[in-house]
Amino acid sequence: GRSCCTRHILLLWMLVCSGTTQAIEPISTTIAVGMAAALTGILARYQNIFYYFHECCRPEWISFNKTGLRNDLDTKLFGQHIASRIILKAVSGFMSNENPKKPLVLSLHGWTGTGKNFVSKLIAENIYKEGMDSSFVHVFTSTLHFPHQSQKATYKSQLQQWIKGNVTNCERSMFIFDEMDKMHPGLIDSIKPYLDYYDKLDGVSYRKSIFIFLSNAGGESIIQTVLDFWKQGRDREEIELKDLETSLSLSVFNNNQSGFYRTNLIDKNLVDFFVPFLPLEYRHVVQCAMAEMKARDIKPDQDVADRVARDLVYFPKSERVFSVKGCKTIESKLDYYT
Ligand SMILES: *[C@@H]1O[C@H](CO)[C@@H](O)[C@H](O)[C@H]1NC(C)=O
Ligand SMILES: *[C@@H]1O[C@H](CO)[C@@H](O)[C@H](O)[C@H]1NC(C)=O
Ligand SMILES: CC(=O)N[C@H]1CO[C@H](CO)[C@@H](O)[C@@H]1O
Repeated sequence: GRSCCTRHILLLWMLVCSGTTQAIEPISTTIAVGMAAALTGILARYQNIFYYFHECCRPEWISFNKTGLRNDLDTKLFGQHIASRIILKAVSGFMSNENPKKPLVLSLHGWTGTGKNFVSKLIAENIYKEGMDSSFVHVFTSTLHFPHQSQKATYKSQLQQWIKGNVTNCERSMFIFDEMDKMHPGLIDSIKPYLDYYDKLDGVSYRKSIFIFLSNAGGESIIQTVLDFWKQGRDREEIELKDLETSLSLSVFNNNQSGFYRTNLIDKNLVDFFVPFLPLEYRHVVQCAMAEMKARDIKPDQDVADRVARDLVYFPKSERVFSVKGCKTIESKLDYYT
């Protein structure tokens, strides 16, 4: 029958996607052995085809392309010299380490539309063949997955189970937590053990996973720093991480509206990198528009890009330096102008 067939396929999947040996346990060993024997012949013949069509937790599907990531950061991300540098270094270092001591934990901060989601996507695309569609990439959005304050206890255990289950399936899993500033303070502490320097927890090792937190928290302090540079007539490329890092982690930690509020993740130094995303200026919006036209196979037109950029709102009111929505609305604006 249908369910029997489904079970065969499931077993086949488990055997072929080896490395997930624990997954076999629920099935009686005798059956598994018998079926394995019967399937060996088939497998030997079709293994490669199977890998090819079915995403597995294997190097055929998961391998880091450093050139690809560097290329993408250089040509598709604009105005983020600090973020670009940290991300490349952090991800390359982590992925080339066969035996990391803890999972990679990145916290991306900045105003809306500055590229935090976009960078997460670039990282996923250069590690997983299926990119964001990979079954090993998991996105949690606070307002969607954890909307009710009253259910915090349920969310806590659910989140732990999900992550444990997902990492059991594949140790090279990636977790993206969007809208961290809307997460109930305390919830994120439930996953703290997974981010720490443990060899294994209940037989599961989390050391090869990647956790990425996205939030607007700290955005104001970043903007203030960039604006100060601008007012002094200094090049924004002169801004260094150290100009931002301290005020950033402090303002995130002490903001009682933030999912990071007084979290152990920060005072225990479990976040490896705080990555600031700078507010975008007119010229960056133009670059975004040009890149978007290129991505759509339209001939990039400077004139159109200028019109799109002029149409956006800039702040602060008096100087009008930074785009309020960054590059966020470029896509829909382009539809209008082309
Ligand atoms: C890595 O990325 C580069 C640049 O995008 C691409 O040309 C190359 O084919 C990729 N390598 C692999 C193994 O996918
Ligand atoms: C958050 O902090 C602000 C200023 O420090 C304070 O006025 C407010 O009452 C606090 N809110 C909560 C929920 O603690
Ligand atoms: C096996 C397991 O627990 N998988 C979970 C992985 O995470 C997603 C949420 O992104 C859950 O829906 C799955 O149940």
